[in-house]
Amino acid sequence: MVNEKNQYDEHQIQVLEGLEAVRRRPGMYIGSTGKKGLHHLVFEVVDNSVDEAVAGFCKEINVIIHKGNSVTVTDDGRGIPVKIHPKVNLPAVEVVLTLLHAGGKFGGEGYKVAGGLHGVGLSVVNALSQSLEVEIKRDGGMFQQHYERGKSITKLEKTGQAKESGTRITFMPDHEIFEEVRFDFDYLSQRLRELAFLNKGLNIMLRDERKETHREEVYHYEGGIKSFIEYLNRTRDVLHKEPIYVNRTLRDCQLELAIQYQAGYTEQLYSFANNIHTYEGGSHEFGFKSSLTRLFNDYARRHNLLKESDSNLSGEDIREGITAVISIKIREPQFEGQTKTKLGNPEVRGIVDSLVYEEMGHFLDENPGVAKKILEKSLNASRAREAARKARELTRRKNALEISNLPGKLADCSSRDPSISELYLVEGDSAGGSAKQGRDRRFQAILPLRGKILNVEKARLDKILSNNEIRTIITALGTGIGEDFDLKKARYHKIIIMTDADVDGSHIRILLLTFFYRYMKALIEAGYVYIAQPPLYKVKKNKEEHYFYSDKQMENFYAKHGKNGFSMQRYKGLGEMNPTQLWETTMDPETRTILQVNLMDAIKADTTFSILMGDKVEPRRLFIEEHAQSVRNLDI
Ligand code: 0RA
Repeated sequence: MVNEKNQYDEHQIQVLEGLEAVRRRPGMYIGSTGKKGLHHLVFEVVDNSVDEAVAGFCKEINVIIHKGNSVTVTDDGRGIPVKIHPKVNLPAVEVVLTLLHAGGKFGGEGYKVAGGLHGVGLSVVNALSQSLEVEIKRDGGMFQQHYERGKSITKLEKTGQAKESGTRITFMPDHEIFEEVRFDFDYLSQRLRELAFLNKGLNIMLRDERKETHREEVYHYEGGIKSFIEYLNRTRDVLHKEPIYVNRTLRDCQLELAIQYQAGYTEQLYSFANNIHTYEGGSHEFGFKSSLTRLFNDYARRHNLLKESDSNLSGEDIREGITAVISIKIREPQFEGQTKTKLGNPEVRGIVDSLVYEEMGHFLDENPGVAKKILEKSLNASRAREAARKARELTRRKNALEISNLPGKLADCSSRDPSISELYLVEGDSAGGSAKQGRDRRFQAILPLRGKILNVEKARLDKILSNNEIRTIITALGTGIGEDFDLKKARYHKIIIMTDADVDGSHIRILLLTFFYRYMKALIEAGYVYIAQPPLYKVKKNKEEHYFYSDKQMENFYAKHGKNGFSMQRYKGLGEMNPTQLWETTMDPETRTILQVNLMDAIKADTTFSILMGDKVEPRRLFIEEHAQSVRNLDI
């Protein structure tokens, strides 16, 4: 038998080795040491507080970004236990903060986020923080302990009495680990708002104290994911005022579902399991989709909306215009897939299927008017799908290498290796001409686009495919579209949108992005879509020439060199540059900057598009006013 002292020593050695491993290979635990990994630290702590809320013990979570970018997360949960843990002879809180994988609750009771995507545990946050302070109110007392780089610097101390309970954790991410320690309010706010939607009634406050005037937002939704749907559809015309809402538990699986159909044509389905956004879907989404398809087809047949000779409506037809959030909570979620955001648990499929069939069935029976509207829309979608299939034949290419099929306007590159080939989508024939002359034709292809392309938010696929500009783009890309889309067939791995730095240019850029987002999302996800950054100014003195891409850059230059003798030219359009200038400033891979378009958050991108392109005028006016200064770098 080992005595207590030895056990303690062994534990300490284990702990130090464990946390050292985290510091040596942080990416293994938090994905990256960039922006995402840094913010992950906050989410890790918050997830623990949310678990307390899910268990019914916490009503309020406060997140504060301090000057210097340390962060405090406070909650009014039960408080991390402080009693001595008999096995290791240390306060439980010290075990939670220092032992790898001891992040979960000891009991294994309840639904937890921990164990999911973020479930690396508080010890990882501790290991990657240059300092961490924990304060606990529990068992009538107030306790405090201090850590540096994962090691306890003080013993857990009782500092006073307390009637309430709760946990406060303040940490300073380690500069030795992270590329940059600076928190992004909007990045944090998106996830915190999402958590508030997913946990109805929970109060989450986010405050930024880094500037003189503090910024503060509170997220609290009594309607839960029903409010989420209203938020997502706030810019859209809806088919029925009240979202359909389901909240039921079957065999330890809690299902919350909110659905609202809107007049547009896109499907927005967001699924969550234990508060984690399951981007890759999984068994809960399968259950939902198959149940919905069966239910609406059964209903349509019962009410003679489909005749015996008609074939069934497809799932896509039935989900046209749907905005849906499905959130489930289960005891032991299994996350699979490339990004661990696909729910595995096979039993969930059947549970969700039968709950949806039953509950949605009641809804349709009680709301025949809504049911009819949705089905009419689905029937229209079905007809349009058939028309689109025919139109699509026109854009289908026999063989990606068959040049004769390529649109005449395309000045293709000589390379047939997609990984080095670039396609420039250029606004206007004149800039297109300069780009053709200025390019490196070995790997750069140019496709000039004339006028505005179709607003794809307002059109169905069949109409979209009848638009020449769009067909040309699809053919040039080689990927096909809709059901035929195949990323592997992309003829270029860089698709670079090059438009003027004015309002028309930004409009065309957003139309193109909308199109890619709606119909070729995988292209964006693969990181193939870019935005060219032409200069805004040229400053000249004799033979000396400088290009500037922002006002700030130019101001800095003048501040350093004075204004004497320099003449300044402001570029309004790409057409004002000759082919050489266009190459040097915007197209030469050695010197250019291009912005990669990423889908940081599908929700955010989708909302921006619909605000800009949708039917409602007021949100669009507000958005444009707000972003008037920054159209150039409009961040989708
Ligand atoms: C371990 C066990 C229990 C709660 C917690 C940890 C806990 C962790 C964090 C992190 C931030 N806030 C937190 N609140 C609680 C269960 C305690 C019990 O059974 O009373």
